[in-house]
Amino acid sequence: QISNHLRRNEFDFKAYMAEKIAAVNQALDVAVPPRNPTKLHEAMRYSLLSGGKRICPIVCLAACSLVGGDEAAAMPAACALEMIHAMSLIHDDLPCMDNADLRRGRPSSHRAFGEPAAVIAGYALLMRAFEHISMATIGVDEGRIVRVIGEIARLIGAEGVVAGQVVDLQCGGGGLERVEYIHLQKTAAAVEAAAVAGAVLGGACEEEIEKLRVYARRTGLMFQVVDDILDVTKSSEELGKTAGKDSAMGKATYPKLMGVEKSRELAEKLKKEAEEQLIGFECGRTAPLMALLDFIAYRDK
Ligand code: GRG
Repeated sequence: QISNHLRRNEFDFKAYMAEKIAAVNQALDVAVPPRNPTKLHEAMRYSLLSGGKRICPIVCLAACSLVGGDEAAAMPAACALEMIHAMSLIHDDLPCMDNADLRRGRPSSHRAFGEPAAVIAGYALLMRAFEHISMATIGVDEGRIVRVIGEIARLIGAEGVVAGQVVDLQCGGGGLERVEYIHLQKTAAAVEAAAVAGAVLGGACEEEIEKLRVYARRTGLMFQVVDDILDVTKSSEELGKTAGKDSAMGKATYPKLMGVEKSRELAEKLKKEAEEQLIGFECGRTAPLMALLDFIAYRDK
């Protein structure tokens, strides 16, 4: 554990992340090229290539490497996860859902292209995601590719992200249980899909897949606890207000339900539980997923 700790401190996560983001962006640019119909592809690319932290692709690539796989084998799945993420953000911003005018500091898709084009660009991205995994994944046993497609479809569908969105759209603040359910489904399930896909494509055994599944669920939930904390602390610092966007929208958040201090403790607990899942993997390979936890836990936006 000491050598693990040293490696972690020596590991340059900023450089790692910049390198992975550049590789993912380049692969996405190729996977969704400008084509006819022009407006459709423009709308797909507008949301796909507009920045973003690329957390799911990084988890997918890092999980693949952690189990000794060739990262290239996981790149199509990593891109597919970002296509699905872009799609879910486009649809989440629609007037019938969150009705958001801005996304990543630019007009949201329906604001830039109109509502019908945004809905359709979302569907096209979702379809391209699965097409891309099946057509572009090279050097992996076909059974593993089919498993990855099934795992991702299940985790973003009515047992995962879609379920979380439906419950989130229902009125009512709700208690901790409801908030945890929403975050586990909406966010943790997507991170889980990324970790499982990377592990399966990298040739992991079942025990490794399950450990990475738990790592991802804790990480995804921790991401949202920190998001809720930032929603409060950022808005009070920057805007002189006491509640941020989510809180102001009447949504139940962790700080509202348990206070900022207890929320921080919960984030630390989830981070520790995620870290524990990495014990037993080859020491020299755990640094990226360890450092990702620090990045998510101590980020300021
Ligand atoms: C996926 C089939 C399917 C349908 C979509 C609209 C919808 C159903 C779901 C909404 C899902 C949603 C918006 C989840 C929140 C995910 C989340 C944590 C968003 C913020 O992600 P960041 O901070 O964003 O990683 P960047 O901009 O960095 O990419």
